[in-house]
Amino acid sequence: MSYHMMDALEIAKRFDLDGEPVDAKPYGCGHINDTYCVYCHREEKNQRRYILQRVNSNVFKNVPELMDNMIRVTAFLRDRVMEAGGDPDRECLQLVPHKTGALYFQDEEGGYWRCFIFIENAVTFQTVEKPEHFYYSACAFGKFQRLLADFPAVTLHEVIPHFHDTASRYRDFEWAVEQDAMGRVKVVEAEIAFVRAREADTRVLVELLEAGKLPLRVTHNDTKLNNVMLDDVTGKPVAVIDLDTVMPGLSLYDFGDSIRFGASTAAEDEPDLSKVSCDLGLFEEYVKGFLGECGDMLTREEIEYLAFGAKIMTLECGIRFLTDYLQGDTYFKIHRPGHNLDRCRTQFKLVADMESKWERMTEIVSIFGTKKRVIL
Ligand code: ADP
Ligand code: GN1
Ligand code: MG
Repeated sequence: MSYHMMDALEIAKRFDLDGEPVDAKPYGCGHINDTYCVYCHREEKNQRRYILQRVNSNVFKNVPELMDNMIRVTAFLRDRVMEAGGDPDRECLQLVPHKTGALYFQDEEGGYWRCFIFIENAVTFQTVEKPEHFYYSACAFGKFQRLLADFPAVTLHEVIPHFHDTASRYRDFEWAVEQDAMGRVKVVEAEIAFVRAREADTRVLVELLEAGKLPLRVTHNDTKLNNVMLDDVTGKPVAVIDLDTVMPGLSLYDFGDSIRFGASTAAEDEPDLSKVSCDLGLFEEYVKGFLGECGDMLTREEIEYLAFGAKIMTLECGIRFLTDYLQGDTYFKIHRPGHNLDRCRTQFKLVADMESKWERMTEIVSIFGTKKRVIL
C-alpha cells in the first residue's frame, strides 16, 4: 500500500520532533522502504528536517526484530563515535522517539514507521562522480566493520534469513523459472543460461563459511554507494545509513556489494549495456580505502577471496533481479516495465567484465593486502 503526502505528514506529527511538521515529501532512491523528508517549522529558528520511513513489511517479515537490531547497533556505534570525540547525531543514524517514547510504532493499518534525525550537509550519490567519493565510501564501510568487530554477532536477529546465501538465491531462481508465473521465461533464455553456467560459483562462499574457513562477522549487507553519506564540502565520510540488513555475515558481502554498485561505469538500471563495465581504477580505490580501515582485522582467506566476493555479490544481485522479473516484480520497486530486467542485465554484464579482468583484480587485492602485512 502506498501512502499519500498528507498521510506521511500526519504520521510525522506523532513523533517527538523539534518544531511543527509542515511538509513531508517523498525522498531518496531506495528500492525498499517508503522514505519522506519532513520539514519542521520552528519559531525564530531555522527549519529542521527529519527522515521518516515506513518500513517495507513485505520484505521485512519481522519488523520488531529488525528494529531491535537497529536500536542496539546504533547505540553501540554512538558510544564508539563519542569515545573518539565525534558527533554521534551526525556520524550515526539517530532514531527520534514517537510521542509515547517508543523508537518506532505501528499505524492503524499495520504499517511500521520510524523517524531519524536528518544528517545535514551530507549527500548520497547514485553513481561515483569523483574517484575519491568511492575511496571515502570504502573508508566508511571498512570503519563500520572495524567499529562493530566487538559487537556479539550471534545476538543479532537474522532479519532476512539466507539474505546473501547465494546458493539459496540460486534455488529460488530455479523455482521461479520452473513456475514461470508471468510467462516471461522465453524473454530471458540468455540470462537463464548465464546464471546456470555459474551455478558452482554460487556455492563457494557458503561452503567456506560452513567449513569455518571464513569468519562470521557483523555486516551491513547492503553497502551501496547511496547507503553512505559523504560531507558535501570535503567529500569525506560522515555516516553509514540504511541499517535494516545489519546481520551476521561475511566481510566479503560488504566489500563485494560496494564494488558491484559503485565500481560500475553506469547506473544499476542502465538500459544501454555498452556503457556498463567494471572500472579497475575505482576497484583499486575501494580496495585501498576498505583495507586501510579494516584490513588488519581480516584473515588471509578473507583478503584472498575479496575479488571473488565482488563477482559473487554482482551475480547474486543479478539473480535476484531476474527472479523478481520472472515472478512479476513483487520485491524491488520498479519505475518502468522491464526495470528489473534492465537491472539484471547490467549485473550480468559486470560479472562477465570482471571475469575478463580477473587477473588484474586479484593482483590489485594482493598488492594492497601484502602492503598491509609489510607495514605490520
Ligand atoms: P532504502 O532502504 O529504501 O534504500 P534508505 O534508508 O537507504 O532506504 O533511505 C533512502 C535515502 O534517504 C538514502 O539514500 C538517503 O539519501 C536518505 N536518507 C536516509 N536516512 C537519512 C538521514 N538520516 N539523513 C539524511 N538522509 C537520509
Ligand atoms: C535493495 O534498500 P536498498 O535500495 O538500499 C536491497 C539490496 C539490493 C539493492 C539493489 C533489503 O537495497 O539487497 O542489493 O536493493 N535491499 C533489500 O539495488 O533487499
Ligand atoms: Mg538505501
